[in-house]
Amino acid sequence: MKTKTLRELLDSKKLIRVMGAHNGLSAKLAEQAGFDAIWASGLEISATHSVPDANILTMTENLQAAISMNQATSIPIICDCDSGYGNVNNVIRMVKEYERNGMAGICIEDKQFPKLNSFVDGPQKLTPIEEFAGKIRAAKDTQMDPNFVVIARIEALIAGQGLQEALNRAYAYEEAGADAILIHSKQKDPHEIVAFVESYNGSAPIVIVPTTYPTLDVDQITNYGIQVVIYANHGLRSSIKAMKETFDRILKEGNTAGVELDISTMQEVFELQGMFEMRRQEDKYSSTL
Ligand code: SPV
Ligand code: MG
Repeated sequence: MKTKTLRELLDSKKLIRVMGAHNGLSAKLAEQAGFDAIWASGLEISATHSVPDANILTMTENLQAAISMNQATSIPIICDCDSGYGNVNNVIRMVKEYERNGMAGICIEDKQFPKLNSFVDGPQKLTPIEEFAGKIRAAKDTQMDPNFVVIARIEALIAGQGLQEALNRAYAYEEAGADAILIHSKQKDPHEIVAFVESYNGSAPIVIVPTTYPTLDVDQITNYGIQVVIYANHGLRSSIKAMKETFDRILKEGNTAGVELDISTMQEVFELQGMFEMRRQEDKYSSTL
């Protein structure tokens, strides 16, 4: 069970390295690279539908993408569930659906619905602490498998509310039963995150998403006692750049001979999509009459 794998990773106290993905293929590539788990990223899934990361897609659309990731991999999928798609009633149904479909865990953030991506300029409206703690309690009471992981994401620093507000929220969410606390920051260096981890006296594992402070490396992260690092969008961003370059070159060069040298081979595509495995199965089970 992937829930058990994720729970054991958390209990091991070792650093868990998580890669963002948006579909089965990107999740499989992350697994093959050696990541411990997949982040079914709301930003990535939205972007691949070419819509903003602002609760434009429904829960069902996000879940469908996560199901593709789950089916393509053998490592746990941690699902970015924004602010839970509404109030506690929505959170309850959401947990049932995500758990029933084999997800290892979910993460919900303490922003109002509809949420807005944390790095976009604009109002970042927080949910009152008690209301969000209720969502965490509802999620924990709803899950059937004790190993299913519920991560509470704090957006207080993103909303400019400061360290004390972030700490108050961390203690409230831990008390409500959160299995881990994701503390998010959009600063260009990790000072806010460092201040948080140095002040936090709770015992929930800490999760970070170092998108805007990319120089923080795994040794530093480990030394700060942070247990989970999510590289949330690097697969998406690398694929956009690669596709743009290839498309531009084909128009400019007038044929595809040049780009052939720089793109994946058809054999690699076949391998990734399980074509050779399918043919082996076909040979094994087809009639020889
Ligand atoms: C995501 O990957 O969708 C996240 C991380 O939630 S962030 O884009 O930093 O909000
Ligand atoms: Mg998100």
